[in-house]
Amino acid sequence: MEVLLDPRTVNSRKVLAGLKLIGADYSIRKFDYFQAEQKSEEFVKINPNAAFPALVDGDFTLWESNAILQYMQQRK
Ligand SMILES: N[C@@H](CCC(=O)N[C@@H](CS)C(=O)NCC(=O)O)C(=O)O
Repeated sequence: MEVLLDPRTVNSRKVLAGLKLIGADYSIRKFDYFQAEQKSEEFVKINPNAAFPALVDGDFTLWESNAILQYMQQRK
């Protein structure tokens, strides 16, 4: 499972804090908010809303920080 985010942004930090709290196993793919990489082709393919964070789990993709936290809690 991979989370796509910029750890300097608030919703990314919320997800990182939550994942640490539940002891989830994941990797991070970092993007740069200040270079507008949330609008890059690579990122928008995963989250068409062009906002951090997003999650990839195999063929499944998800965005919205609260949804990601809920999914990870059930998945772990
Ligand atoms: N409701 C969304 C909000 C996501 C959001 O607004 N993320 C900000 C960073 S904290 C972002 O990437 N905004 C896109 C932009 O400013 O272009 C969530 O909770 O994930």
